[in-house]
Amino acid sequence: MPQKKMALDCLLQSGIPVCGGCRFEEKLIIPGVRSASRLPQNAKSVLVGLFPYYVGAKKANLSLYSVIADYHDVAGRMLDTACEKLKELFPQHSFVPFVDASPIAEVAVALKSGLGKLGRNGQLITEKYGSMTFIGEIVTDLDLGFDDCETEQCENCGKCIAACPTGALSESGFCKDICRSHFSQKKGELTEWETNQLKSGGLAWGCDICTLACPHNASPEITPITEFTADIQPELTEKNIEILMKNRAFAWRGEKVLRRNLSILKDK
Ligand code: B12
Repeated sequence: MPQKKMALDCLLQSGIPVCGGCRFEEKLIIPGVRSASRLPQNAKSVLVGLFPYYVGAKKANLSLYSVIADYHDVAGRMLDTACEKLKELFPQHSFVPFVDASPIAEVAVALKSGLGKLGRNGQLITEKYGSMTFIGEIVTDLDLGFDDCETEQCENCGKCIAACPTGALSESGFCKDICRSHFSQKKGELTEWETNQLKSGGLAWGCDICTLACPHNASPEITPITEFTADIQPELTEKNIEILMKNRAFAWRGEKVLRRNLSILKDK
């Protein structure tokens, strides 16, 4: 069996439902990300996994990706298991897992691996799960001989751009500073404009507007990952905040920002 197939099987056997791979290139590295020090020396290939997250439209004041168990943990565990299997097969080589807090531009590696197309909202769009999938990867110094795929772009229907309430998405690209998702996680006091935006969005974490406007997200398949479907909590409240801070995608940000957002929403 070719090494490429053996490696991809390790991901599938670890419960990662969709996977692929591409060549490693220096230009995939996001400048200034601390975890870059974990990259293996002489990296050659990237194994990429997708972790679909749609569990049905169950949300109250949290964006869809944060109503489930923290994907950093869930995907992280699956990637760790895959790395153990890979290490058994290829003991001479290094396998380093990353998810989100990654020096790798994850949308770019998923595109290069042929796992979907690039949406105007900057997200990877897949056939089955729309863009409602997280991305994680394993970087290795083993040359698995992947051929890179050409990037396919979406149909450019313009619905995500038209729907973005702040103009963060526009014909000229994306401006992070005025993205609602960005300031839902920004530390400190929000400006009056940001506060009003957060209030009208009604979410204490994230934003789903450009995601839900995309026609490819009209009927995504429910995730096959049971750790996500078994643990849904659509609402963050003053009462459950301590419990949710233990295993939600927003846990890394700390309670202060979440409490600030809740109090902004309460003032409605
Ligand atoms: C910082 C960050 C944010 C910031 C800034 C986002 C930004 N676009 O700059 C904020 C907080 C705003 C954010 C919001 C969201 N994020 Co975010 N974010 C990240 C993070 C950690 C880094 C992104 C980054 O800086 N990339 C580097 C820059 C250079 O890349 P870029 O500008 O996006 O462009 C790259 C690709 O899009 C691609 N590309 C773009 N155009 C083109 C054109 C061509 C021709 C080609 C070949 C490639 C290409 O190549 C570029 C260079 O590598 C990634 C995880 C990661 N490590 O990648 C998650 C990540 C991108 N985010 C993710 C998600 C889910 C979201 C939200 C949907 C969450 C939410 N519901 O609120 C929103 C969506 C907002 C939006 N429309 O972008 C997912 C995306 C999954 C997917 N299916 O695509 C990721 C991959 C996390 C994960 N592990 O799953 N995010």
